[in-house]
Amino acid sequence: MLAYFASAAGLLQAQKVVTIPGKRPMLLHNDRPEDLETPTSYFDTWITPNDVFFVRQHLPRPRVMVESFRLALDGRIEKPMELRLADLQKLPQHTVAATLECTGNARGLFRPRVPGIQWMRGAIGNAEWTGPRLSDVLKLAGADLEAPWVTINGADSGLIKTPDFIRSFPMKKALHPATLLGLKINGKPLPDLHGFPLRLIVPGWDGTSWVKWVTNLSIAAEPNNGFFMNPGYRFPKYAVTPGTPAKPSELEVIEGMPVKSFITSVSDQERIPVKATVLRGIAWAGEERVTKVDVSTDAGRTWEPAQLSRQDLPFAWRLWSINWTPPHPGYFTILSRATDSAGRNQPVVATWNPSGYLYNAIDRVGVTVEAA
Ligand SMILES: Nc1nc2c(c(=O)[nH]1)N[C@H]1C(S)=C(S)[C@@H](COP(=O)(O)O)O[C@H]1N2
Ligand SMILES: [Mo]
Repeated sequence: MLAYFASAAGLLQAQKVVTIPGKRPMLLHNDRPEDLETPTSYFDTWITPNDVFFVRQHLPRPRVMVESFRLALDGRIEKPMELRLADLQKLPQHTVAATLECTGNARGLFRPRVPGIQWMRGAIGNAEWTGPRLSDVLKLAGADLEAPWVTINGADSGLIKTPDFIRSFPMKKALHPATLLGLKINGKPLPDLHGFPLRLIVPGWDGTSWVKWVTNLSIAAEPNNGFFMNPGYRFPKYAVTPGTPAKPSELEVIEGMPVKSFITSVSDQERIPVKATVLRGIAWAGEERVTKVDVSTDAGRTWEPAQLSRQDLPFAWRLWSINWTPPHPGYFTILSRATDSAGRNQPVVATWNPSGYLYNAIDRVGVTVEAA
């Protein structure tokens, strides 16, 4: 269905829009299974509500039943074991605020274009996630905590064209106190679309590691070598010439996230009246904290610091805002640039890579300011 989507800012954009049960209107990239992008006009609250949270799934969505659900643990552990949902609910529950972002968010901004879902700015959301610590579950199972890898599989299974979605990540991150086996998002049980009943919460890391519908944890000496670890979700160690492939031997697994910001209160090519306004956006920095967002309304000639929302937590985004009164009608190029606690900031040009991952250039929208 091609429809006109009216953003909160009043812009009419030709976009495919869908409303599926449990969601407000979302931008559709695929159906069966649905890949849904959040319109940026919803990013005006620190917590992204469940009914506008973006959805990414590679395979038909599994339906997991509470009664038959088992989390199987195997590999380097004392003895293989299975946990029921109630066993996980009995463990101490922790809540962590964290931003979940698809590795390919804003892929649609890369030039030359790359194949894959052409996400713009909406494959991201910020939520409070609740569940037991992964480390508590590993200890309960008598896992060998010296083993270097944890491999994680969900109830979705491979098709002829798309292999099973399996990920591995280092024991060090598995044992981090913020790494959870999530049962809830924003205080509610995970919806089917977001991994009911159990998903991995890997604060500070890209969405690929946040495996949904988790049914198996395997403690291993080596990482899994399936498609979604190799060659999938890898980034060139050295930047490649845009438009050319990377050498497979020079691709590395993505761990963590760069610093990023987006402008969310106005859209590119929007028309706005010549009067005082508040420019708003979001900024996040993986395992670091956002310390500063600078905004330019004159294409980068001059910059001014934006105000940051009071929440200053690792793993969670910050909202930013800045007052702006356009001095006259005309076309304005607005930019936002975040800096983080490690001193990283956003480049003018994102590192082009064949799969279009980790886009993090200084954000840029052009607006036409119209005489009243
Ligand atoms: N089992 C399983 N888990 C998965 C995926 C998947 O296809 N299957 N997609 C991953 C990717 S690429 C992303 S970006 C996030 C998206 O989570 P969301 O749909 O809850 O927003 O889930 C991750 N977990
Ligand atoms: Mo993703």
